[in-house]
Amino acid sequence: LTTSYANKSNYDSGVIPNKEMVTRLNQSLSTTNNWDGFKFAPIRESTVSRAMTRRYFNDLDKYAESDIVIVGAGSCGLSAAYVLAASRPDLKIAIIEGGVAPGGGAWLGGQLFSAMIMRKPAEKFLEAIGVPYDDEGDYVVVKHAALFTSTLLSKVLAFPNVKLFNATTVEDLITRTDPETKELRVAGVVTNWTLVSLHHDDQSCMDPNTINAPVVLSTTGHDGPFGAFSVKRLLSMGAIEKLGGMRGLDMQLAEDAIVKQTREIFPGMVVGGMELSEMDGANRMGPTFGAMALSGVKAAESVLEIFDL
Ligand code: AHZ
Repeated sequence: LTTSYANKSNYDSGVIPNKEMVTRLNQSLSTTNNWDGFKFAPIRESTVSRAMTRRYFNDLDKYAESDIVIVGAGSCGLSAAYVLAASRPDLKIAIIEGGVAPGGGAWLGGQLFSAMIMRKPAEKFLEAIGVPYDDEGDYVVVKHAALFTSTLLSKVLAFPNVKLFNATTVEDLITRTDPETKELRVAGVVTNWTLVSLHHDDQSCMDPNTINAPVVLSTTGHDGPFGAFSVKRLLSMGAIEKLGGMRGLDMQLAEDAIVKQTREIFPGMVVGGMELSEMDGANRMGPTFGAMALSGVKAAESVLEIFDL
């Protein structure tokens, strides 16, 4: 069943690295069978410290005014980031992820199993990002969910107009009332280190930081310790009347519904992925991931529509 992954074209295209690539690496390190004289270039500790912190603080400064903030780096948020960053290199995109490890629920296929299932036509997204799969007819299989997530993540992080702030939680939304229309809009996010967010009950006076942005894309997943953050906040501030509450599992219904319902749910805020199931009362789909990738593609489109208004 898994032979199609190792087909000739995956070797030819470099998706599966070949022996010549490793030989070139060894030659460039001049280490082939000779590690005795090995030495790294010199370093001083403060150089390392400055190299990290200067870049981080420059990024905090640069992205304090972002064009798009994506909340949550799960499969939907990362898919949206890929499309947005590729189609609009002129826009500054900040991704805020509460966890240390971006990827959300997409490091495993389902339960603790490795393979990731995507129903067609989501294989088009895999082809776009260069993830090989086995074709099983109506669905495709990526041999390990981590292959999908790590490939997508590596592409997203390589875009010069994207900054991922991980271990950082969105604690609140910035809102603005338009003086003329009196319309309330989401206008950015309020952030804190996740480790700080987890300690508001036992420490005092730990105020947050902020990022202004005309559009926020929220993809914080279904309800849980952090999940469905933005729609729950819209409810608690009285900006929406009620949440639908995620329904039971029905793969067939759930995946179409999540993609179709991906939209701007509140002025300035697009929602994608499983957060929508809490908003609209959609079913969950469990271990199939096509809807997350394609909800991300549609969310990117909705975000860009707001920009092009
Ligand atoms: O850490 C969260 C995860 O990586 C992050 N997140 C949530 N709240 C946040 C906040 N600030 C910053 N306030 C926050 N980050 O959002 C990410 C959500 O990823 P996910 O994989 O849970 O959501 P998704 O909608 O991209 O994919 C969901 C996939 C499915 S379907 C399903 C089911 O039907 O049972 N279960 C999952 C996990």
